[in-house]
Amino acid sequence: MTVTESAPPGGRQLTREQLATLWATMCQAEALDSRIVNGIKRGEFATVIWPSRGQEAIPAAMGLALRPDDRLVTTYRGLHDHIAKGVPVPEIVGEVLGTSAGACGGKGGTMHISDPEHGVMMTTGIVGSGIPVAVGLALAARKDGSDRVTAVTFGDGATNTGSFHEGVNLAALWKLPLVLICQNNLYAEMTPVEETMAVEHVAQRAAGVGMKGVTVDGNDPVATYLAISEAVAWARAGHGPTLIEAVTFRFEGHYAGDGSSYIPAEQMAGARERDPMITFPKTLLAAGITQDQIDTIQAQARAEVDEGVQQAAKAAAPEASLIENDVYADGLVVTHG
Ligand SMILES: Cc1ncc(C[n+]2csc(CCOP(=O)(O)OP(=O)(O)O)c2C)c(N)n1
Ligand SMILES: [Mg+2]
Repeated sequence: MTVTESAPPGGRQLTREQLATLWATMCQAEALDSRIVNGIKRGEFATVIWPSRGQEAIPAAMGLALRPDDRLVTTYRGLHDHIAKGVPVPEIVGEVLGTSAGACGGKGGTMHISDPEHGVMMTTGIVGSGIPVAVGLALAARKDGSDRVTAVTFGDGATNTGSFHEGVNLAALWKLPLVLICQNNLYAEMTPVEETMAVEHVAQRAAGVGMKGVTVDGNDPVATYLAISEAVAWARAGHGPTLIEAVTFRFEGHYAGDGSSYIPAEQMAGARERDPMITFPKTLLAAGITQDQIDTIQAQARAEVDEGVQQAAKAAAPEASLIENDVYADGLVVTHG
């Protein structure tokens, strides 16, 4: 697949501070993913994650484009999105490891992390199901009279579900303040995107419901930031939703340790050349950020992640007595029998 259209507005430059922020978020996401995947591989952690290694540019761009009070709905492959939205590392890892340090007290697991304080309203393992929920959150923002924007992230495979098609139709019809970010990593589990879609680009699907659609190089954090920030401004101004397709790749398999034998070697090699963790530092250097600064930001991210993982790992398991907490809304009276 080739990226035919790149991000909108030409000529906009990011400040060095913004570029450094993008890099810092990418480093945190990469460090978190690698730390957990390596821990699983060497038997340190008995858990499961759906790695996002390779996809770091997209959440970094999203994090920079959104306001802290903007909302997010993400997926099982969303630990990088949580990082970008500001969820503290121990709260993410506590869920992955099932300890009381987690954002949901360790009862959610990797697939069900929510942290409303940081705007993370839902993480879902049901492919496509986040989209209608995000449509509802965007409608709620309008009804509340708030200028809050809702972002929803999902994969290429999710755009083949009924939830996606129904959701985008309503969002376009009602011009909701929603930004739909498809992290197109070219595979749905072990199936390549060409075997599931007759259109070349996910973004083409937007035209069918009267929505703006943009395809962007999801390995380029600057292009992705420009596309997302334009969509956010458009949504916040009341003009409606945008479907952004950020084309990327994942290096660690559908789940940590699946072996990736279904990915042709040449495709993997080509993707590795576009690895944003390798290419973006060249942009940073060209913008006047020194190699020393680049390395320091990465080292800080790794140290912060290591510390957060340790904190989460040593926390106690959730109390059995809390098992029914957070199942029902506060104040709801449940009668049995
Ligand atoms: C409704 C539903 N159907 C099938 C599955 C099984 N499943 C889990 S992940 C996945 C692939 C989704 O691919 P994509 O949307 O591209 O996201 P990615 O995993 O690549 O990020 C499938 C089919 C599911 N979880 N939910
Ligand atoms: Mg995919």
